[in-house]
Amino acid sequence: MSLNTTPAAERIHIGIFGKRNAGKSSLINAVTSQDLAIVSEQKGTTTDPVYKAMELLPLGPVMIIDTPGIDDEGDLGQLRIEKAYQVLNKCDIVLLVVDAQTGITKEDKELWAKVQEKNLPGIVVLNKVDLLSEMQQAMLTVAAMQLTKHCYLVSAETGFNIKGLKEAIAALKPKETERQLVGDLLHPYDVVILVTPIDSAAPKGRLILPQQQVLRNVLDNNAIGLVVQETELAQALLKLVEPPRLVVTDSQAFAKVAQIVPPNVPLTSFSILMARYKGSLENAVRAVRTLDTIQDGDKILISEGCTHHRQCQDIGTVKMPGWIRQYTRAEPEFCFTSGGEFPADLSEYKLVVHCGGCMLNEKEMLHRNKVALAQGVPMTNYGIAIAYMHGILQRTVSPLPDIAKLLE
Ligand SMILES: Nc1nc2c(ncn2[C@@H]2O[C@H](COP(=O)(O)OP(=O)(O)OP(=O)(O)O)[C@@H](O)[C@H]2O)c(=O)[nH]1
Ligand code: SF4
Ligand SMILES: [Mg+2]
Repeated sequence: MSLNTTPAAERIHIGIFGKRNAGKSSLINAVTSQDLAIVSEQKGTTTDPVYKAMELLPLGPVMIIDTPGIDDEGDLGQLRIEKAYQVLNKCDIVLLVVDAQTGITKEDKELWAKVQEKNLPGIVVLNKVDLLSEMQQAMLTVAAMQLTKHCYLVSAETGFNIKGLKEAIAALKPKETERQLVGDLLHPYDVVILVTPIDSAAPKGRLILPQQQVLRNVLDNNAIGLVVQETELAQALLKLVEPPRLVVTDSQAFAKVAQIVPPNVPLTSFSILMARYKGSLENAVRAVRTLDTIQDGDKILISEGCTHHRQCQDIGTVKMPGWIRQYTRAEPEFCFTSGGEFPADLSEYKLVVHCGGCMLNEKEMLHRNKVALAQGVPMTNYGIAIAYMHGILQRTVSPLPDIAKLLE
């Protein structure tokens, strides 16, 4: 994705579900007026969720997710169905595509029940109406109305009603989150220093996403952003006529930065701000003390939001287990997941340590927190765990009074 496009996690996620051959992939092509998805009369053409970032007018930047059929068969089919259902956890809007010829089936009803349980806005799309008589169309509409009043007759093949469907999707646009990364902590003209170490882990020629997003949010709020490496931080502080309003650092440089920044200057980290933005900070802070109870053999799940690890490299697999062993003086058993995978059953774990989740949208992050909360398994994150184990958590959440209170 180019640097000029909206980050994936900030896009409205629209999941397309339905039985095999219902016309899910055809519908995506019709709605986007592009040949993006592979279409065939062979059942089960789409075998893995496929993500397409695009501008969908009149909605704006979206992530459209094509999914495998929810009626797939056999062991492999079952796995594919599970993958399709996992996609529901990150959807802001759901389209259930029904093959008008077969009508609404048990599988469609099951999926829709899940959509309603999750309180997700959605539309039942009755596709292939070009193959139905007017009488049949009327009967199908009556049946679909039993599920929801948001149902539309369309034809992905002829384009019938596709424009109307797009407008109906746009009408379901979720309210934008009122949360800000950092803007609510700032006044216009406040100076914020962002500390971004440029080490071998830093991507060539650019800043990583959380750093870009925080800087952008500083600018959006008419504050002043000053970006430095930790090696230039002391000089930067000296050059300012008054102390900065806030210093935000990469968590890995916490210890060093905390020594340089005077105690009266509020200090926090990108990952703490990111967790707050995604709604999972409070949980993470409450959970972190579980580290004090870890014993030999306890299972700890380390979960990362993406599989390419470009930004996180070996934090999850090497550094985090090392820090935890050192801090707890115990030999816990570490388990790992990454990407879309997140276990539905966490009961065997004493603690979950999640990454910052910069590639996951708010819905998915909240879902993971909900799973952990519901099962009573504490879930913290990298930034909070690192700060806690280095004894500086109190300080790094002090700019956030509600969170700091949790540690009193
Ligand atoms: N007549 C008609 N055929 C359609 C329509 N939409 C899709 N089809 C046909 O239905 C078949 C299945 O379409 P796909 O888009 O591949 O269906 P899918 O739901 O993505 O199927 P899987 O990926 O196998 O789960 C293809 O042969 C399409 O040409 C429509 O509106 N009318
Ligand atoms: S914070 Fe998580 S989602 Fe973001 S790059 Fe690291 S592993 Fe991937
Ligand atoms: Mg398909």
